[in-house]
Amino acid sequence: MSVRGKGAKIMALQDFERYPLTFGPSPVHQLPRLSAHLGGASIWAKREDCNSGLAFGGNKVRKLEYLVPDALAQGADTLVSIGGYQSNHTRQVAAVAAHVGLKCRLVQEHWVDWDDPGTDRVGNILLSRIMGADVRLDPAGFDIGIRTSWETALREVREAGGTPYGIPAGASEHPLGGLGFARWAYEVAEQEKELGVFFDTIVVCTVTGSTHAGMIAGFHALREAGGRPRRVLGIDASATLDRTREQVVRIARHTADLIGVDTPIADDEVVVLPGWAGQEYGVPVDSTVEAIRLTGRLEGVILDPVYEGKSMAGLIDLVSSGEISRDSTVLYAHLGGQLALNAYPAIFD
Ligand code: 1AC
Repeated sequence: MSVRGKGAKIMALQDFERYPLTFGPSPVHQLPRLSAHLGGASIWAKREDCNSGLAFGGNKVRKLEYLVPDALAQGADTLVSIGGYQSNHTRQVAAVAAHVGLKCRLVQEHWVDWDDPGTDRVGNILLSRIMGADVRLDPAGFDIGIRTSWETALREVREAGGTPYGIPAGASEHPLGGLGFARWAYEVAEQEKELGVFFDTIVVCTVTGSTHAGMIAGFHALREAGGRPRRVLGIDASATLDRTREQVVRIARHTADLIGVDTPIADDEVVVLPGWAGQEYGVPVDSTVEAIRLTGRLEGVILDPVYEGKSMAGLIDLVSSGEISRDSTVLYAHLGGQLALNAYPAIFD
């Protein structure tokens, strides 16, 4: 893709160094029984939950493909990141650190008021410990922005003689955090050619924003290059809608600028839909649990109570209400949150 650059330099996505951490393009497949159950649309899934051999993969591995070269170029010896106790992101940072031979320091905040036993011991956090990360619990609550606990961790690594490389929550506030999913958009376009299909609607869960924002930037670039228009529907799972939307807009515009698109991202390209997050991040509501059960029962596909259960609940309602039309071809982005299920056994008792 040919694009205008920053300043005098012509930049395109392929000009950014990428450290491959995935198996290759993530699988895309139909969800025929779910589609039939809803009476259309034609629903497909793109599976970031099986995109890599690193600790079960997930959406953050794609983002880290662009951060690792930067970390190595800076001579970092420790990746420092942050999330909730059951953060998928921190588990993927721990896996990538182990894979490339770096240390890993993780701040795990008490983002979710959920009292199933083991929430600070099972699932994602267990794997991070197994992979050798220095995991520190912190009582602070949910917040998608830059955290003082994380800044403290960076300082402590420095004071101990290390060279930290900071990765904010979800890699979202990192300057390169949107590139992985800009590339995802290009990958979708290639897979569409192979499959002879066009996804007019993409459905994706959004919280810290860079997965969704990267897609918006990537699809915008494709459209500039002559591609067909499509909708990217972000389903809010943060329950702090305005902050998430602001973050998505900002990261989408920044990423678009990085990959050198010519035209601005319009306000209406950023769609963050409320309605399925419930009152609090990380706490499932009835529609979340129903979506997890339905997708499991009809497709054998496992979703989680924090992200995919909520975005699938959105997809189901939007198709059922006709807001996504029955003749649409929908691509559901499965971001790979299932390991958190281990911390929520009570919802399926
Ligand atoms: C919130 C970034 C987020 C995680 O897994 O920690 N998705």
